[in-house]
Amino acid sequence: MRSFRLNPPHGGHLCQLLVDYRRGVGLFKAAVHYPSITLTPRQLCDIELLLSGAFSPLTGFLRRTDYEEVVGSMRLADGTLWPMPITLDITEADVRAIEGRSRIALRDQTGLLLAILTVEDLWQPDKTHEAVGVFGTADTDHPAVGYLFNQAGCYYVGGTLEGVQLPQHYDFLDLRKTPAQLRAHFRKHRWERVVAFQTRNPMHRAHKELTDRAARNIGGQLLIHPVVGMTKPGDIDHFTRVRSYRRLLKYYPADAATLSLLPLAMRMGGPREALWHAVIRKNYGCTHLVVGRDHAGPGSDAKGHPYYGAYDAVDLVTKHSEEVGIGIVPFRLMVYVPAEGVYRAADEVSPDEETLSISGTELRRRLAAGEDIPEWFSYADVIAELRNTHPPRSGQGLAIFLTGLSGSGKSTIANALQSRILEITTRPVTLLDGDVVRTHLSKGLGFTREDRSVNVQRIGYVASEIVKHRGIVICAPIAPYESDRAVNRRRISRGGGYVEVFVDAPLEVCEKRDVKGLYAKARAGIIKGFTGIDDPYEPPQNAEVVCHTDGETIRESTDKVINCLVDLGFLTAAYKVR
Ligand code: PPS
Repeated sequence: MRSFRLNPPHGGHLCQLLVDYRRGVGLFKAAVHYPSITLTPRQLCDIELLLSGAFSPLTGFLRRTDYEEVVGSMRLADGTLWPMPITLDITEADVRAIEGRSRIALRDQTGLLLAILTVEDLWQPDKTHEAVGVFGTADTDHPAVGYLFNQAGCYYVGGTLEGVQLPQHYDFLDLRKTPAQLRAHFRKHRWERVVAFQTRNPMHRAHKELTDRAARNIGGQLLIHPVVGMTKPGDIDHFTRVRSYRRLLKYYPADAATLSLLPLAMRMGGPREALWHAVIRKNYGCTHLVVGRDHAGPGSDAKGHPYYGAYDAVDLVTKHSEEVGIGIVPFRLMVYVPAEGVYRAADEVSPDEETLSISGTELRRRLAAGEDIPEWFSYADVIAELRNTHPPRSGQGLAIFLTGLSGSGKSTIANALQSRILEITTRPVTLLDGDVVRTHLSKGLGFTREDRSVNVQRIGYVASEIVKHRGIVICAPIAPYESDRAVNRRRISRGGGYVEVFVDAPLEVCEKRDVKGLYAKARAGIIKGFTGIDDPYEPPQNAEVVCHTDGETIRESTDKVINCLVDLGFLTAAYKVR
């Protein structure tokens, strides 16, 4: 393994782009006359790392020549290695607003001035060329490619930045060290050789063992440097992770490890991203980085083919490690050997020895089921942190979303379900019935396609908040469109459970019931755009439960839902109806 001391940083020096106080006041006053751009969450992460010097030698968002070189050859126009295009994407409306202006104020969502950009280039990128060049694919299932095509604006504006202030944070302030602060920390503690550990996941005993070894191997200390900017959708939130890293830190010997947070927006760009991580860690003053199998990989495409080879990242960083000035420590898969009660590297264990490990998927399953997680796998206080925000299914929030034609029996089942859940659990239950919602939350909305979408998605939004707060909500609108139901399913599932119930009664049956006399009016043309008559209803294709109210009793329909909740773990097995 090659070793590196704290050489001059990558690019010669740290490009700290924050101006001094006097200049900052001047810029603040001048900015009133400049057009403003409000930065997106990803751009906020990028600008923070630009201003703090973590992206040295960059002095701003890439100009066109630099961008083209980076996409094509991983280098800036002057030949410096830089693997990831850091661009400021803007919309056509932004382009009109900044037309002919040489300076732009960059602000956060609250209007806070962060920096002034001196415009040097404005162009329309070839996104396919960028996607293929940087990520090796134009497949929008790749998170960064999806972002590029579906979220990023169609123009890039490049130029130098003068930073007024870093983006505001209010959490874990003691752990958000800039490159200059971390370097000072290393100098103060005489840490000459520091290996960084990059992670977007909770860390357990295997990670502890692996990072201990990494630090021992280089004869130095460890920087736990988790990403807290943007990671892969579905990852555990950074609040939970950071609390759990703090717990873990206590298990390292004194003065052997430190924790600092990296506000990076990951692209999940595999090999290029790994190299980018190495450059960034070099800027933070590290001499080594742990790089592993499939580092920063986005997983596989829709056909199950991985986007990158398992060792592409290791190979690329190894190839350039000398040029970057950072050593690489291979990530070794650690397994528990129960006979000895210790962790060993998987490649050191003979095939006939019994080994244990728990995958991330299995860990999530055990958390959701409230099952035991053994001490050999993780520390009890680390697991307790995860359990605090990841309760078992029976303690999670839940939305039961009934959909069906008018008169299909949604409200009746919804009411019956509410009573049954209140009978068997002590949890509060909110009912958002279609008709009732239209008297307050959606008052004033009609029945056009747009109004129905707004109505159904409003219900979904409120339900998602209830679920996030671990409540139970039963929704019962017609919700005729699959696209709205899909939006709700995604939104609600982020914070807990979503169970869709298709209340399926044939139109003739609903029409015959005609409790409110609305079908008769619709047939007579008095009501226009009535669902099922002259407005569509798209039957759900993936509902968790289907109730046929023309052939089963209300009790049978609610039993079906209750049993589904038991099967999915939202209610304990004792409530199963046989
Ligand atoms: S939607 O499509 O989900 O926004 O509809 P929803 O909010 O559930 O409202 C449906 C209730 O409004 C009454 N109503 C109509 N329904 C469908 N189409 C038209 N044009 C219409 N006009 C009024 C009807 O009573 C529905 O109540 P339910 O309980 O479904 O019978």
